[in-house]
Amino acid sequence: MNKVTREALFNQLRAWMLEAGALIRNKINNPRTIDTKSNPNDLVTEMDREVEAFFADKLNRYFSDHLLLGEEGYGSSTFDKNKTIWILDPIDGTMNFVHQKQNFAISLGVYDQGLGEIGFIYDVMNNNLYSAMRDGGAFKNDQKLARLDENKQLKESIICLNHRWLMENNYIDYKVGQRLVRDTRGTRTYGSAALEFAYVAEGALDAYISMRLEPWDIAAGRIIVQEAGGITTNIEGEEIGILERTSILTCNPNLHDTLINDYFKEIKKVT
Ligand code: 2AM
Ligand code: CA
Repeated sequence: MNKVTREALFNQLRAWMLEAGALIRNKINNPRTIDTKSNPNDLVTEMDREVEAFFADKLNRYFSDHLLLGEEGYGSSTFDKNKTIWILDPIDGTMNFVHQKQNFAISLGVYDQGLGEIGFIYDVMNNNLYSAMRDGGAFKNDQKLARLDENKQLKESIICLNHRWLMENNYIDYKVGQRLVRDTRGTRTYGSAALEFAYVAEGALDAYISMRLEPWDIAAGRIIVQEAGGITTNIEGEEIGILERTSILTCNPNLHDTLINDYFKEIKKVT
């Protein structure tokens, strides 16, 4: 994707992110129709569908050679990684959207020939738009984010992870997770993967770990974190494909080595 095309796309998508956010804010107190998907805690509302339909319509009308991968299924059914793909979560943190009316985001990442080119995470209720273009730095609204502190040690870090991985489970050795919690300054969990990526990018969190995320939870966040000087891999430390369901570790490069070597090498061994 050439620079002019990319900047034009960025500006257009930025305007649509803000428009979609305003749409949600205007309806935030409307009665909700809540359905469940894969399990009783996996929620979806008419608003998730409306926002995804909004972007699907823009793509079809103005960028019909691009592809859409969206959580709610309005996008393409097959994907050619050599094309330009918009990867969208219309509402990331639907449980927060329903219960709290805050702490959710619209997340949109654009990949071209497999490369992350543009990322947006919109914290709708706080009107904070995080964004990045490849090799152009990361921004919160109009302010460029500082590069992550590479010397930050684990004992002075705040780590974000979901509490369920600290309980007995079938995926990981939760005792290693418990040791990690003991060894850090503090832990947080916000319930929106996209916002958790954004908080890593702005240095409010030092690492975000998740055992199972979908492409739309990750697509924008990894671009924004990378542009702030951080790294995103799976918990084995391996690079992640753009269309994969995967575990996630996103943080500054120094912490990344510590977490992989001292914790995650062990964590997969279920006792
Ligand atoms: P969602 O609100 O778009 O579903 C909550 O811990 C975070 O994990 C949210 O970002 C949420 O996104 C995501 N999430 C919820 N259920 C998930 C699932 N079954 N697989 C992967 N991610 C999920
Ligand atoms: Ca969602």
